[in-house]
Amino acid sequence: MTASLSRQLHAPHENPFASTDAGSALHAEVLNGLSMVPKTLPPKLFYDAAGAALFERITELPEYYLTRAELEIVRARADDIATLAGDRCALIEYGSGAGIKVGLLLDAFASRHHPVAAYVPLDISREQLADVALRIAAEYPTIPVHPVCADYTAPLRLPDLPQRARRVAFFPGSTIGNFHPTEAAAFLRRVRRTVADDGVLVLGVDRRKDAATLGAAYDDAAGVTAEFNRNMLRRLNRELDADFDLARFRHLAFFNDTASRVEMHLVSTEAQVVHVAGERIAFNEGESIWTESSYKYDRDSLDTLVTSAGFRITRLWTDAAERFWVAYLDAA
Ligand code: AVI
Repeated sequence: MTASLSRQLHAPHENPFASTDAGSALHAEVLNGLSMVPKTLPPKLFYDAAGAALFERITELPEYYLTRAELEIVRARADDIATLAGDRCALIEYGSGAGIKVGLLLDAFASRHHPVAAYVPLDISREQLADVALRIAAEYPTIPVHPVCADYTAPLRLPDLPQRARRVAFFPGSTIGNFHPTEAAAFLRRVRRTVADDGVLVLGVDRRKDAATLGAAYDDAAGVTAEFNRNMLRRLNRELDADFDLARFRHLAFFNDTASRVEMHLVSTEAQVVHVAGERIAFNEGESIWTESSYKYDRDSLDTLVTSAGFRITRLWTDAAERFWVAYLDAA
């Protein structure tokens, strides 16, 4: 690392609230989920190294329009975002991922001559966090980078940021859709406290649309999403000494119109018993494990959500095909 890079790139901040024993927390969460009716597993289990790579492939699938639609909007609106947010912002990215979208924002701030006071990527994956922090520090040598390794769905404390810097939270990717509505509201309230009274949230949201488009986006012809879903069982076999036979669980994805969410499940193709961390888990034929919900918003439900968290919609941008929104939210 060069001297100038090490001056701007701060050591990763660890979340002081994080469990000191992540392994046993996972163990308890998995067994608890598998004892429920219906059986559930938490979607964060998707993202081991293989799952993260499968997700990257999903974002390139013809059926999975979300990533392309959001990129189209961020490309078109990055200048508007930089103009609205103004000078000396601290940009806090929830789930930093590959860092492509934030690069578009940082370029827009630079072209408007709005220096950025700090970039704070938050991610649970240490590897991904290190990659994005190093890349941004190298590409934007004047911006201090403060990576935070944390599960941002839980309460977290941020490193000290430059005083008087306006806090701009960036939560792209429609990940808000993976929270159930009450959890989404609680999460956004925490973001609201983090950005404070002059703060901003730039939020990526997938729009409610026809069931066929949504169904295809989560059950692609090449079977990549099915593999992503089943990879969770592979992970449990490895990390919790489980004995799932992946061939005996099929991927199921459908739009639940009443709840306005795509549900993903793994359905047992036959009656069977599986062992997880020494516990016996029985499945009936056709019984499923509910692995993910992906809520889709219309204007009313989005308004209700953000208002309940103390934000108001200042701008709402969509793509040409009107599939996705990027919302610019001011603290109300
Ligand atoms: C990360 N998240 C927003 C994705 C989604 O669309 O809900 C995860 C995903 N699940 C299946 N395909 C993609």
